[in-house]
Amino acid sequence: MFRKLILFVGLLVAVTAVLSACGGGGGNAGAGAATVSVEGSEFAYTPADITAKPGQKVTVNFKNVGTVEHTFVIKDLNFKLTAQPGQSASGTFTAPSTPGTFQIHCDVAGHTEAGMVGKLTVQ
Ligand SMILES: [Cu+2]
Repeated sequence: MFRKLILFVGLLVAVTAVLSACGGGGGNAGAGAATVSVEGSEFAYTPADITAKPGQKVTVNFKNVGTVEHTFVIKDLNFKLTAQPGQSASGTFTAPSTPGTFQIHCDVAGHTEAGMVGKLTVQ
């Protein structure tokens, strides 16, 4: 009984130590994760421009509010979400470690040409 209590307290101390170590942050690892919601329709993204910090993990909740299939593609990052009309798709990408801009587009035939493009800015 007493030994179990000691074990439990020891575990608590260990967990607390790990948590506070993570909380320190700083440097490049301090970006934290982000979530963005994007809607796709004919033929646009709302919002069309999203931003992320270098190395940041970004979860995209992509909702298709249109009447045909749409995708959310960041070709440079090998990232693609596909959503049917009225449906949503989610996924997480890691932003590049160096700043820059990356095209977002819908790769359904004709949609990019119709203006279904966006931009990811890493800064
Ligand atoms: Cu589309």
